[in-house]
Amino acid sequence: MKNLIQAFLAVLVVSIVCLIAINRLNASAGYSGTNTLTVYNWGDYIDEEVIDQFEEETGITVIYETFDSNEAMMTKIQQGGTTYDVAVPSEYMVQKMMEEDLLIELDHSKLPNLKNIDERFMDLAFDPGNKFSVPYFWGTVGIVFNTKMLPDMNFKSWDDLWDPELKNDILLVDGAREVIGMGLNSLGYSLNDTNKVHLQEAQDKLNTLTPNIKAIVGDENKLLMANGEAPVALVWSGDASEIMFENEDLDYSVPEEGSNLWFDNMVIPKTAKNIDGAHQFINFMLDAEVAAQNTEYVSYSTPNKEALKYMPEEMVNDERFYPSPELTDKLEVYDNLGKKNLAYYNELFLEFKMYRK
Ligand code: SPD
Repeated sequence: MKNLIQAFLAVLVVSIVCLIAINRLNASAGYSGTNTLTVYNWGDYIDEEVIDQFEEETGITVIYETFDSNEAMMTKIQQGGTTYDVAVPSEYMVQKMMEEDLLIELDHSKLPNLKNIDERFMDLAFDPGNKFSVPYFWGTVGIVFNTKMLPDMNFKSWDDLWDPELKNDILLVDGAREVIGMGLNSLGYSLNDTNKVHLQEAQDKLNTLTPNIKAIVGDENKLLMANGEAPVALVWSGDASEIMFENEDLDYSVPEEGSNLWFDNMVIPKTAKNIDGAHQFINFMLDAEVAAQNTEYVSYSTPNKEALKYMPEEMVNDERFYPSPELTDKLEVYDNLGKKNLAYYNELFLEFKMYRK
């Protein structure tokens, strides 16, 4: 009898070890099953404690990967090597992914927390009826600047960036649409302009900004600005909001000529392996208290109106990061310009980066 129990225990231990090993192997290969969920998000865009809470609540292990541009995310999903269950593209990329049949239609009956999202952020033009996407964060593109280092500047105009006083001072976000868009806006053109003459003019104007550019960077911009190592940067609003809590000399401006209003969204790619888990994750992130905790950590603007009730007033009432509809109505949302035009934007941006060297 003793031998039988020992043999049984040995088989049990070996089986558990094998199960753990298989789970780990699957996880590292990016294969989700019912017990794992692969989430693909922007860098610095979630409170990891929230992921832990989701894992505890559901027993699902999250494999979390990050990207730094919509284009990089799209390429990885199209290549199909890793299968992602949830991804977080911006609006124009949601539209492109829908057109290329890369997304699963969401089952709203599994997303009861969708009721927490402010109507203002639902049913937007890029995804009528939110058939394929659910809002995650939103914001603007603007200029964060150090009021002590640059006491005479207010950056009400994009052209302020061309001030010769700003030699080697400016950090630019590493995004083709943001940088080419800034060139277009500064010339009075639309952020969705596809006229090649206008785009060339924008690139020519950006080339003249070269002496003032310190670096074109990703999330490092926050550290450099927070530490006072650079006095001005072109950023997504949420990055400004985060570092303004760390350095009270910083301010944020959206230039008057116009700028971009953007929306990042949770979607389920067609290649997802754990569709039920993906809905559970999206619904969890839409919970008011979870969204509030995540927003306080990430500092970007939440579209979750119920979450606002759990957040500090100074955050929610800051018009720079929660601008009114009257203000946002004046801003432009990126359109999906189509493969050729998007490739042209990327080409111009690459050439501009090369021009600096
Ligand atoms: N570090 C998180 C960055 C998220 C930025 N998303 C904004 C995209 C606007 N097109």
